[in-house]
Amino acid sequence: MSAMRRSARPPVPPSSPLVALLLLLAAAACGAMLSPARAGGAGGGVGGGGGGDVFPSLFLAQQRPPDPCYDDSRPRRCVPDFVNAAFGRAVEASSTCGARAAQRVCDAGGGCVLCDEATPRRRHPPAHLTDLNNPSNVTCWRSEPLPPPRPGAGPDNVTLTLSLGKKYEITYVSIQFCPRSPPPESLAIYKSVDFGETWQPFQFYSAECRKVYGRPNRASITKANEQEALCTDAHRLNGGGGVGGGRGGGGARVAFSTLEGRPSAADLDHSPVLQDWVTATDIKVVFHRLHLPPTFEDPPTVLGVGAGAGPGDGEGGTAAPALPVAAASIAAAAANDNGLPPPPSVAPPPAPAPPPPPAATMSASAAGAGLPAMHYAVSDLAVGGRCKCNGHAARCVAGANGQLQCDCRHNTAGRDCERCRPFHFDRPWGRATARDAHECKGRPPETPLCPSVLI
Ligand SMILES: [Ca+2]
Repeated sequence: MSAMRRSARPPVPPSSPLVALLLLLAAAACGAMLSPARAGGAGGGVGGGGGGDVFPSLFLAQQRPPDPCYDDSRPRRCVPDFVNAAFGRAVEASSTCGARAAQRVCDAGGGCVLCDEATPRRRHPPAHLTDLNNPSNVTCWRSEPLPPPRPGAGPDNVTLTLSLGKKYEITYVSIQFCPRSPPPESLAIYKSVDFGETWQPFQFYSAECRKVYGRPNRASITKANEQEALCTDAHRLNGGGGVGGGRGGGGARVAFSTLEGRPSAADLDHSPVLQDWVTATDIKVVFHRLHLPPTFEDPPTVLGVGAGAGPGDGEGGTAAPALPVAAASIAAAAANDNGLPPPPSVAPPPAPAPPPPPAATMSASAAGAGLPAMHYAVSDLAVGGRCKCNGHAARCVAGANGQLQCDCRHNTAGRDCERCRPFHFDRPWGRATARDAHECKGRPPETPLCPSVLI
């Protein structure tokens, strides 16, 4: 009897299911105030975790693979895998062949293709830009037919816009053209770090950098201008300047390497300028002109259009000043940096596809001057990089609202692990480096219900 009385009071046999349940509930209540990082939970990011991560951590800790963000219990820098951030993502194209009605377009070799959204094998939608890039089954996005090059013609301004859904640190942007489709005469790559609200130039390619973009060809990069978009004509030369112009296995490829030639590239850890430079949430590619007009030696007023001009605009000279194509948008971006209201021309021209001139829409022979109905054709748009987590997460996961976010460690929080968790402000937040993981430190308030206290 006395033994039974004693058994009704503490200490309670650890094997009692009721007590074990009570302890677990207490652990959950206490654990909600502990660091998920320390508990091994997966909810370190904004909106993540809570007490729900404690149960797996209690029972599955020994079954978890090693956490790349910790060396035993010591924090260390960790980064998500390198990926093609564009793969499978939707691309918005300002012009797509056959989207509204059957259209015929031709390549430089004279071969022609009939596009028709209503016929599966004749579709050439933007989804073909980011599908599996299989050399034995090349799929292409194709623009609508372009007006034939001629003196006084404005830029073509066909735009591809890709949202990555989150900040990434971009290593390269690659554009592979379809077989027999040469790279355009002029194209620009822009990036946004605020989900498309504003844009800044990333790289220009042109056979006439000065005339089209107002920039010198192949300018040198120093520490003073590391965060500046450059212009090069290398895309017109086979295999030059990091631009693949070869045709082996497919069309030509333009590949922009974000850090190539930039002096601080080898020390990215300690270069906030370059860390910002490689960061993007969205990428925009603007094909400004497929061909040089036959008499391009004419004054560049033919390209003197505002950045808001769409395809077919710029017919002859307009009242706009004779700025190069991108100069207006660059100037506008600079004005925005100064705190002025962003003018509409901050963004590269979105260029919604207006009805093209009748002469250019119907057939190869109808394009005028005996020229085929040329167009832009791209088989693959790839963006190589890592989900940006500032060295505090080894992966990105879908969080609340399905948004991609870092799975933060080191007591950090935020979609990019860009701040310390509450109660962990004993040292300032910092980006993790190879030498210092910059773990946020602190201690949440103790709770009297912790199992360690009860036991
Ligand atoms: Ca493809």
